[in-house]
Amino acid sequence: MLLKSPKGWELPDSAATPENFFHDRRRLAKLIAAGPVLAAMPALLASCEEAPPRTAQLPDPSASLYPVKRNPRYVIDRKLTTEAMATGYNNYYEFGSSKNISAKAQRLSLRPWIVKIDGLVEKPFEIAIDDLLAKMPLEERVYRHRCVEAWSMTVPWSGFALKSLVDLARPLSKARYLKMTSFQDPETAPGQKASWYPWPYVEGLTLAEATNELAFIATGIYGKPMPKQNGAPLRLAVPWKYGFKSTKGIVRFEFTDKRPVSFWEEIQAREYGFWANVNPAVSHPRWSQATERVLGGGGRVPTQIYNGYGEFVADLYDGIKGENLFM
Ligand SMILES: Nc1nc2c(c(=O)[nH]1)N[C@H]1C(S)=C(S)[C@@H](COP(=O)(O)O)O[C@H]1N2
Ligand SMILES: [Mo]
Repeated sequence: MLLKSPKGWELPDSAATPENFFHDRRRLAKLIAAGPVLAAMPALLASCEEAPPRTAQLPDPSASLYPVKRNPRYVIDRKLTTEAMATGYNNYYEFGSSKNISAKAQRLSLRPWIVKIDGLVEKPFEIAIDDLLAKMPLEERVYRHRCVEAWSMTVPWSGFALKSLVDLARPLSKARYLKMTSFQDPETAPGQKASWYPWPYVEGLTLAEATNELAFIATGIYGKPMPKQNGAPLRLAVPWKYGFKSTKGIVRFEFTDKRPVSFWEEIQAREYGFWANVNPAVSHPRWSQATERVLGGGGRVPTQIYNGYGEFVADLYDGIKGENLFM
């Protein structure tokens, strides 16, 4: 299977970063030679090679929840991406900067997984993932997924409307944004040893976006629990935005009145902004967004404004001035 993309598409995200993990490991080698941090090294090196710890291999207790009923409202005129492709070609920098991180991601342990809901809410609380899943109305939605790197897939997500979680959280009227934070555990996720990245991965939406009917928290894919490499146990799916907004491995939902600075925005705001709505007419500073490569041999097709979801979301942006809504 041809997973290697042409040079121009070769991970623009990583091109925005000063180094890569290869360099990181070379630097480690130097550090080891230097001696002073020897104590930290065995675990660090082991994290790159070893089999997942036993806790990471337990069967997923949410397996019996799936498959869930497909919501027919979200129709797609494209073929589904194969499961093998969608679960084998991933962006998840916590586990490395290549697309081939699925084996490394198996180290992640999904239980216990405690989700914190706090900030500007009536009463902050924590909830265990299985209790949260029991409270949320699960359904399946087929969405397009468009990475800022100009590849795309079509995926059947299972999960729940983000609005259901917002309702559960009962935000105060002064809450304007929802900030989502991913797990942080460098022992499990070797990418997080790369200190030039602003870990943990953070993303944000306005509350209007978060309560738009399309905003979805995916907990499964292809009628099964979410694989670790795709962002288990909770990952966002906001299909009208570039894929980097759809953060994985979420542990915290924080309601705030300040616009969150997201992970990629912090690294390179000129290239990865807060809004990041898909628009074929607005190029990335280093490549065109006019077309996209459909993964799995679908060729190149024209990209659509809001990734084809304008009827649901375009009015969210009426009256917003002086902002780059498409970067
Ligand atoms: N925590 C976290 N979430 C993340 C990323 C990441 O590196 N870390 N990558 C993003 C990017 S760039 C994309 S395109 C999608 C990829 O999702 P997929 O691997 O399920 O296709 O996840 C997004 N969510
Ligand atoms: Mo992406």
